[in-house]
Amino acid sequence: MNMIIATHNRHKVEEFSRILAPLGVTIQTAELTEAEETGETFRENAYIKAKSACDETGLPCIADDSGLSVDALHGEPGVYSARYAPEGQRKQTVLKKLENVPEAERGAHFTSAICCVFPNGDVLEAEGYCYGRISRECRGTGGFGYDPIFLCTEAGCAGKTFGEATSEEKDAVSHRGKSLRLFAEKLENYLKQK
Ligand code: ITT
Repeated sequence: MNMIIATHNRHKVEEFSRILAPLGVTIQTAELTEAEETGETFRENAYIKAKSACDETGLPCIADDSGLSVDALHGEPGVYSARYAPEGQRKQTVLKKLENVPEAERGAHFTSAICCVFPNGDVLEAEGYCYGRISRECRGTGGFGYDPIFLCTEAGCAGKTFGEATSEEKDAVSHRGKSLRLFAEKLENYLKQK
C-alpha cells in the first residue's frame, strides 16, 4: 500500500521507509502545509498532523509525533522535544540540566505515536516506547535529534547511544521501530476487513 507521510523531518522519512518497506508499505512525501501542533499528548499531535495532510491531499496519510521524556526533568522535553531550545542547542540543554544528576537518576524514554487517517475518516493508531538513560556527553554521529545523548538500555543495543548504534540496531528496539511494526500489523488487519 502507498501512503503519504506527513512530516517535515527528513530523518523520519528515512526511518519510515526503512522500517515499513519490508512490511509492504511504501512511503511517499508531499508538499504539505505545516499543521500547528496544539495537542497536549503525542497521540493528539500525531492525529492533528495526519488529519491535516489527509484533508489536504485526499489520500491516506500517516504521521509520527515523538519525543524524549527525561525522568529527572519530570518528563520534559516530552511533546516539546522539537521546540525545547533553539536548533543545535537541544542536546546540550538537556545535558546541562542533568549536570549534577547521578547515574541512577538519569532514566529517560522515547515515545513515538503513529496516526494514519484515511479519507473516509477511519483512523489507525499505534505507540511505541524505548527506554534508556541520558549519557554524560554526546556520543556517536548517527541518527538525529537527541540520539547522541540517549544511552539505550534495551537488549540488542544496550550500552550504545542511538548516535553510536547502526540503523538496524536502532530500528530493532526504537520507539519508532515498535510503533511502526505495530501499525503495520493493524493496517494488515484493517485492509483484510475491507
Ligand atoms: P514533524 O512534526 O514534521 O514530523 P518534528 O521533528 O517537528 O517533525 P516532532 O514534533 O514529533 O517532529 O518532534 C520530535 C522531536 O523529538 C524531534 O525533532 C527530535 O528532536 C526528537 N526525536 C523524536 N524521535 C527521535 C529519535 O528517534 N531520535 C532522536 N530524537 C528524536
